[in-house]
Order: sequence, then C-alpha cells, then structure tokens
Amino acid sequence: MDQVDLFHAEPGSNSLKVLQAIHEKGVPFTSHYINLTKFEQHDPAYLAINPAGQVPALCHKGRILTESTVINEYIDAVFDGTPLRPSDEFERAQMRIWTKYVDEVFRPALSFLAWHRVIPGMVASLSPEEFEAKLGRIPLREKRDKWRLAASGGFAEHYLATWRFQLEDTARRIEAALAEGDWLVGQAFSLADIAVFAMAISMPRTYSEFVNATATPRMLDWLERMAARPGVAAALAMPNHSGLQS
Ligand SMILES: N[C@@H](CCC(=O)N[C@@H](CS)C(=O)NCC(=O)O)C(=O)O
Repeated sequence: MDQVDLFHAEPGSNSLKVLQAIHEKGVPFTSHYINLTKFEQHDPAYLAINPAGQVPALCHKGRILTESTVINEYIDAVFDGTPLRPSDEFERAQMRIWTKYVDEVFRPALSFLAWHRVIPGMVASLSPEEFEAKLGRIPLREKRDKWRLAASGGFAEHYLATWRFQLEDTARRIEAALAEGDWLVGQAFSLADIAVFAMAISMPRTYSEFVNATATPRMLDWLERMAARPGVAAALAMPNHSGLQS
C-alpha cells in the first residue's frame, strides 16, 4: 500500500477526523505534527503546503489535499481496507448530510464557543504589538476577524445563544439517529460516525448539562463504542504535545 504524509495537530477536531480514517483503513503514514499553540500553521514552510494555514493536510504521491471531509472520502476511495462509505447511494447521501452538517453547523458552533472561552486569556498575555504581529501572519481573513472579535471582549450574546442551541440540537439529532441503529447511518460504521465523533468526544465533559446519561444515553454508549474501536483508539493515542483538549 502507498504511504501518505499527514500534517496534523493533536488528536482532536479536524485532525482527529482524518487520523481516525487513516488508522481505521490501516494506511501507512508519516506524521508531521504542527503545534497550533506555537502558531506553526502560519510558518512559511507550512503555508507552502496549505496556503490557508490550517490543519490537516495530506500528501499522497506528491500531491496535496486539504479539507478534512474531502481527505476522508479520498482515503476511503483510494486505499484498501474496511469501507468507510456505505455502498448504497441513499445511505452514502445520508452520510454526506452528516459530514456537511459537521462542517457547516456543528464544528463552527463548537469552535466559536471554545474561542469565546479561551482566546481572551491567550490574548491577554500578548502586548498589542505581539497580537498585531500574530494576526498579520494569518492568511484567512475570516480567521483574523474571529481573533479580533474574540479578543475584544467576546462574541455578542445573540450569537452565543445560537451556537449553544445548535450544540444542544446536535446532541438531540445524534440521540435520535442512534435510536434507529448502532451507527449514525444504516447498520454500519461510516465517515459520518468519524466526523461526528471527532467533534462530539468532549461534549460529556464540556456540555454535561445536555449530554448526559438521562438526556443522551445512546450517545454516551456510542461515544464509548467509538473510542473502543482499534482504529479510533489508535488515533486517540497519538501524542498530544501541546496539552490542548478538543
Ligand atoms: N475546513 C477545514 C478546517 C480546518 C481547521 O479549521 N483546522 C483548524 C484545527 S481543527 C486549524 O488549523 N486551526 C488553526 C488556524 O486556523 O489558525 C477542514 O475541515 O480541514
């Protein structure tokens, strides 16, 4: 089997998404760790790999792919091993509805709320000049705006309430899907489980008010079954150099 190079951060969020697919498929890979707390994603050497300055990025046969959802479909299409996409086209579409939802709703809501908690503290340790210098290295304008907003006292309550509602609604959707079977789509583990798990893993800890044994028993059981899968367990066991938790 060909080998790939994977540029990634801790086993959390979008990096965990791709690490799970790689380990589940058994794809041989070289790990290139990018330390986000040291802003290594904005180093010129990494920007040459992904000009957006974000992880993960995959290199296969000298060609680079970005976007975790797209990378995972590519890995499943190109490499042998357990299929991670349903063969039935309707179920495959259902899988994509989950991965699209993760990218467009679930992950942004989680991410904005985490920024709201963490960024003001990080920025407080920088002088205004250091802050501007860090911002100047960020290639994506929306990322620079997100930093500025989070640093200037945080996001408006209206947005915070919307993101909290979206997370609670996500927990309800996961619980409802798992009433139909052991996995999110059809009767088999798929990229839908991988994408949702990468984001939901920390929710029993960070959002215990609505992810708990009373409100979401099936989701808790699914999180445990996911973490016990050998491929997922191997992804979770990847080093966490910075101590960041997803
Ligand atoms: N749409 C991209 C998003 C990638 C992304 O947001 N990566 C985060 C880590 S989970 C990152 O690199 N953050 C650092 C930064 O943007 O400076 C994907 O799915 O791969």
